[in-house]
Amino acid sequence: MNNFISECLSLSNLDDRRQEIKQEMELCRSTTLKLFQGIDYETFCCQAHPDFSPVGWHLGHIAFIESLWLLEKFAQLPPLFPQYRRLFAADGLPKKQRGNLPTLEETKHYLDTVRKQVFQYLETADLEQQERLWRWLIQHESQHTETITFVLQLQGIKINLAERSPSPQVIIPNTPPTDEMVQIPAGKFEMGNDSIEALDNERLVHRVYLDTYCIDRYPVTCGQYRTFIEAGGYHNQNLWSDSGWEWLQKNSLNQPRYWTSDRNLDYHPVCGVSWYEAEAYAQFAGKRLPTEAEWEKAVSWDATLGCRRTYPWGEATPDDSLCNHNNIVGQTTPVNAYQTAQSFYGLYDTLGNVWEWTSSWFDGYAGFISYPYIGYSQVYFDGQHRVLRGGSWATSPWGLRASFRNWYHPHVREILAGFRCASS
Ligand code: AVJ
Ligand code: FE
Repeated sequence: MNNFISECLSLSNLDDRRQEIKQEMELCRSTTLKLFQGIDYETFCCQAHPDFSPVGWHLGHIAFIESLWLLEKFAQLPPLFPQYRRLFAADGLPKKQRGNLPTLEETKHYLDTVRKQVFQYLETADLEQQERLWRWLIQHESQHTETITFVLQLQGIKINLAERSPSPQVIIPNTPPTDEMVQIPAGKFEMGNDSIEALDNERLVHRVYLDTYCIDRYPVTCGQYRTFIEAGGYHNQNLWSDSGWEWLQKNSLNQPRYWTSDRNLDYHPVCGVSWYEAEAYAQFAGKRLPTEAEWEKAVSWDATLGCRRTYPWGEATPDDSLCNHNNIVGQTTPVNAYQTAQSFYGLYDTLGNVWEWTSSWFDGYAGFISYPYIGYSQVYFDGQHRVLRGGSWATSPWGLRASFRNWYHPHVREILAGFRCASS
């Protein structure tokens, strides 16, 4: 091909990518803003839980980060709304001092003003150099959008972005999910992700050998978890680790954060458990939590082709026929509802519905390089955070993939998390 033609092709390809990024940013933003429909100022500013900032803070922070990275650092424009810097920077004020916020209308004006300049900049920005950052920003917003959902959930506000509820695509099978396990044969697989949207903590792709192990076909259901509660699981010290028991005594709990005794939810995954509760249930069941490598192999590895899949079902982007995500349903669904989304090894319900705790501490893979700043992942490689996989019913499509890693302190139970078990 001559140079002139190849240059034209790569330019038009760049323009397509600009267009695609713009559309994704708009789509992501429309989901974010839908969550604020009908939210009053008190709810906007309320700190529902000491571990989480008010929803209004998250909204302003989204604008701040977009402005900081694209307008200040890349476009080298002077800061917009410098009076918001201290309030909306992640290292500005402690969480409990983030309640004195501009109104929703003022915050939207901040978002819109930043967005106008960002799209103007996008027209000529050096995407060849910057695409990774633009893709990171979409994921940054969508992760805060998910946190906004967590906080609204804590405030008792129902979210459901589907026209009808439950989503018409969800077919509820009559056969109950079981506690059956799938055996994964010993061998190597490829862990991680090196595509343009992969976050720093997903890189580098590396080969991992695992011995034969078994992993639950389904996440642990409310029905199964009830047997643990009824057997006195919350009162039996033998089932708990020392730190788990200590945590339990301090908080005197006897059921998950989002527990209801409604038997109609028996096939739904248990939701709102801390890592300690997951660990105690696994002990009760004579099992253990999977490592994140075990989770990822069972979800992403295609042993016939010897290759990684981006999603358990292959490469098709997530939609509401494949998994419960993006606030479409606005609550959990039965763990066997999405029959066509099984992984190569036959695991169900791995993406969406509830996050799944793993036994692994959050850490960098070999060759880890921070991006875009060490505060994104690296400061959490502190032996205090456990890895969660798979995403929840509130995770956007940009955070749903087999290699995606989330992390929280083991005591956190406000995040729509459940788990599945493994054994050796
Ligand atoms: C990966 C969800 C734990 O919310 O603290 C957002 C994501 N990092 N802004 C968080 C994040 C910086 C992070 N989690
Ligand atoms: Fe952030």
